[in-house]
Amino acid sequence: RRILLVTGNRGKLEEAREVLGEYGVEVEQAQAWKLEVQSESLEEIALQAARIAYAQLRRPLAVEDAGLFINALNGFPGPYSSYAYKTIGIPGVLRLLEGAADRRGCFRAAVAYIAPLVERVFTGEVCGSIAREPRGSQGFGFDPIFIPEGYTRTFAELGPGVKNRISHRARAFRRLGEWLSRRDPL
Ligand code: ITT
Ligand code: NA
Repeated sequence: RRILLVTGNRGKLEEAREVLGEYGVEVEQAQAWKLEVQSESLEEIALQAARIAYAQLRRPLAVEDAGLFINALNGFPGPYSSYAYKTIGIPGVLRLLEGAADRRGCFRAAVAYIAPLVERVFTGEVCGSIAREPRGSQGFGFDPIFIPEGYTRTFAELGPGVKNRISHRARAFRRLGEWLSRRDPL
């Protein structure tokens, strides 16, 4: 079995590949004209983007939208994480948290899957805290400042072995993998 993942993010692609591989699902990267609707809901953003991609590609596909929701910032950057990363970046986020007593936050992901006569959205979450300075060199995006609950090191220090067991993305794609294998057993 094979699905397309419409994304420009290599790190996301590799993590999705690793997780769906456990279910015998191959993931191919697809480029499609990608509209990002303005919404506070990751599910809504992923689903709308998947519908538009499906209209162009007409093959079973997934679109994932993810973000980092920080408590002290009322959930910012959340659905705007990609934009925040490119603009204020990690230093900007750390600056916003200067003096904050509560450094907790969660990564969330929504994976929208579309195939003939099917539309499904699967979600995943991992909570933890925001480090005081960036540490580690693995992963991507905000990984150098995210410390998952139960650990002292960041995702960028822990690496893909740990991240792919517990991350928001791993959880969402695992739900998709489970659903695909129930629906269409090998
Ligand atoms: P596509 O839309 O092309 O898939 P993107 O990078 O724009 O790629 P998102 O809109 O889902 O993807 O962006 C979410 C941003 O949140 C992403 O660019 C990272 O900065 C951050 N992010 C999401 N998941 C992350 C993770 O697992 N580790 C670190 N940062 C993450
Ligand atoms: Na997005």
